[in-house]
Amino acid sequence: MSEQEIKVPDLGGADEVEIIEITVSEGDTVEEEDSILTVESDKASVDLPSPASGKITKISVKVGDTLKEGDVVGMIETDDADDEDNADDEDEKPARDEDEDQEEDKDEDQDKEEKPKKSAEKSGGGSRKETVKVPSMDGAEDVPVIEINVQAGDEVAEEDPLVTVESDKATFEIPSPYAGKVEKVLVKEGDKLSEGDDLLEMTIVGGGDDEAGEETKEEPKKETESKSEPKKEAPKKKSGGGTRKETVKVPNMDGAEDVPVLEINVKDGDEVAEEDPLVTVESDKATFEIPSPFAGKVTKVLVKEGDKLSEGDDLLELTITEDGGEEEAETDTETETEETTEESSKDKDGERESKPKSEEKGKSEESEPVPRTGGGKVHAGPAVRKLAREYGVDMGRIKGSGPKDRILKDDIQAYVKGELQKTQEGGVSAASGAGIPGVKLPDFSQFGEVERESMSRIQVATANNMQRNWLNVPHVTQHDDADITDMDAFRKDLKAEGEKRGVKMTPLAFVLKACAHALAELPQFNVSLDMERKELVRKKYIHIGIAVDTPNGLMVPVIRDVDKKGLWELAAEAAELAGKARDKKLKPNEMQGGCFSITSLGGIGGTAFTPIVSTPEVAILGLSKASMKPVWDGKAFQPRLMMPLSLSYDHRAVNGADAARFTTLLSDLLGDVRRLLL
Ligand code: CAO
Repeated sequence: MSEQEIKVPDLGGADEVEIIEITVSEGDTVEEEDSILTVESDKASVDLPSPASGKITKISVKVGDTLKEGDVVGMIETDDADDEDNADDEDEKPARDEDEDQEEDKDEDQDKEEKPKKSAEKSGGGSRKETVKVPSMDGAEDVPVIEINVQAGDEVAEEDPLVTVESDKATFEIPSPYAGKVEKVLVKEGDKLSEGDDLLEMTIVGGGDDEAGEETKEEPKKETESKSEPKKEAPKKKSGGGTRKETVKVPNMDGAEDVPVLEINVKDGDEVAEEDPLVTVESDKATFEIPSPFAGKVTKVLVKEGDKLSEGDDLLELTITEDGGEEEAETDTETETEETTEESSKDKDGERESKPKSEEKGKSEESEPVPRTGGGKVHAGPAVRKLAREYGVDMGRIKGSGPKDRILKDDIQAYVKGELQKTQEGGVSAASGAGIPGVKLPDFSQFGEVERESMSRIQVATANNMQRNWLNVPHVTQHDDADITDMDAFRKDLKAEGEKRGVKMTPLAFVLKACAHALAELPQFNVSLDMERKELVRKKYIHIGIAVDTPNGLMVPVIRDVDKKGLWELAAEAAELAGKARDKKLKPNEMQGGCFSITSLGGIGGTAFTPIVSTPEVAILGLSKASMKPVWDGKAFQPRLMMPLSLSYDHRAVNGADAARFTTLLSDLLGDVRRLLL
């Protein structure tokens, strides 16, 4: 037996990473290479593997800590006699791997990075095609592509992410080894990649100048236009002036055919810049835009939403204005080209206008992280985070559809689209959030003096919860009266004892006890519905919430295990929790876990009301003020103290007959409290 430190291995170039998940606990037994924790840099999420098989004896880090290579995250006890050696080996492994990697990287650098740079330096402005290959992935093979970050026609800077892949150890992006234009993406989502596989084809533009930044921004465009894109040459190169018509055709869509048009982004008469999106199509794998290959004026859109497109289909007709000669073109074309370049630069990079790409990249990576509301860690690559920043999207609100809930570009688009739809459909306010028409407020001051005050946090939460519950739950309310004459007499008998105990016995304690009995006898009321999984969640415990009216709004503390507590205990606990609620001293866990709720307006008045079920509970009991009523006993009317019961229930979980059984049972129990002992 020996103990060894668990250290952070080579982080693939990342200086510091943040722990987003700790996957083991002290005492756990793990196999060598099992994940110990997951860290995330701005480039990738990586699982840190156990260096050996054994028992975790110590975890010395927590979620949120930042780590660098060599940091100790815990200890592992191994029972292998060769552990020491192994440990040394393990410790050395990353270093050796790193060296090897560096060697490989050097080779690769020479093959992949220096070559283009050199040729760019030498070429003085020429362009050449390169097939970008999958680099070394630390030995990982057959790694599935989970996201393609670029499409044909995209201009990318060196190091821009091209695709995101996920091995069983890590999710990471394959960066572009060059700055240039993506000509053809050779892989699709789901493809399995290994080192050396062809990824995409790029046109790399040479510079010749020392101003690398300028090169990236302007040269590529001009060179690309004049040399490597014959399609675009015609309209740009002709110098006679005038206009000509072009029919824009559907480009290659990575082999996809019969792809439906989701949205037409332009209409007849629109001026479009090169690369502006013309239509959005959606295959079963991805939603993407078909960009305009030319700048010009849309003369006729030839497709409509729902049409199915394949490569080569006619999309629309464009009128392209050709420049009138080289000299004059200087002013016009220059401006236009710049505008176009800046436009597309804006499209892709959001706020920045004319800075070189390399500079923009640095800036974007340093930008403030997107604020989150959910508290949980967001898993997403830098490209997706950048997109979210551009849209101003709070990623904490989005549920990722990728592996380990990773947020993908599609998720951002779907979220933004959903939010837009909500606001567009009948002017729904974001706050209503339910797809129902919002309420337009009149100018109240026209009717008299008004003043506005902010709603408290509790009021806002209550409003949202009530609306959510009301809209989600098909409500029915069952009414009944309970004869509490004898119960009230007993309650009054307890008054002196209550004073001694310092506890006030109100009808609520009896109702709590009676409800616990009824929930045990009719367990269909002690469930929650899981509609996603089409399951009933049956609870084996009986925790009951009581609605408390406070100056700050409605609060619902929960009394746990009501079935196991006596009347004095329940009366005392209800009073204590109600006091805490009014003094704003309730802890979050004192308001959680309820199976059923009681809302008592008995101390105030009223004869009946319709409480709103607090979903995921399926029922709530409302109590109104008890009053003396003449009750026929078969021979004569007797004065009896009757307490109105209003049981609202979720008709998806509970049927009407059961609701009537529940209130009848409650009436019986409250009518003869001795039965609570049975
Ligand atoms: N019929 C007649 N009298 C009743 C009664 C009933 N159903 N329920 C309570 N009373 C009496 C009590 O016995 C007490 O009288 P005494 O002082 O003479 O003994 C008086 O009314 C006041 O009771 P209480 O309100 O202090 O105590 P409680 O246990 O009945 O209720 C609590 C506690 C926290 C539920 C209550 O204070 C409260 O906040 N109720 C409002 C809940 C609410 O807002 N619900 C609406 C939610 S949906 O909008």
